[in-house]
Amino acid sequence: MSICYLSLGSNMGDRERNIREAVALINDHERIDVRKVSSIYLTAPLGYTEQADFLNIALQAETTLFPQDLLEVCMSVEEQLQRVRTIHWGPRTIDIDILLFDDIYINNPVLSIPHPMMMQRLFVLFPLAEINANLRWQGKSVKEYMDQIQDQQVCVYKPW
Ligand code: GSY
Repeated sequence: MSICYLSLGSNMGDRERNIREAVALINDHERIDVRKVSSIYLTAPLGYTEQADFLNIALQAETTLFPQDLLEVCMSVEEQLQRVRTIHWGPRTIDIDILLFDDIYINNPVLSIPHPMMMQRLFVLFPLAEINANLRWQGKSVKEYMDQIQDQQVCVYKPW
């Protein structure tokens, strides 16, 4: 059994519903058990900033899948929610990123774990710290990564 952490975000359509449906679909998988889900956070877009605000969450799950198979499940859930993405880095109905998978390190053209951008994104770190304040990877704690970010804000939109 492995422990993984995922980040989910939506900034198109009914954002809260997209996120709740995605969590339900992930948990429906017979080899994934969602254990903890953060509050839902309202976050300003990073990257391409001329787009609507996002709702973001993080979740912790137990799984007997391999990381590559988990990625396929995430992509299938994105498809089931009819993810629309017209602009690279632009608006999307749902985005699901694998952040961490046990202490595994993977870096190939389709999958990088730990997620290479996660330490620069408060919309990832803040929800992650809510569900596991003791989390560490690559020699630092989630709080140390958060302390390095001064120019981003997140606020609680709704408890899970
Ligand atoms: O990779 C996640 C998609 N994304 C987001 C997001 O989920 N939240 C915020 N606030 N900004 C983002 N920019 C991108 S790309």
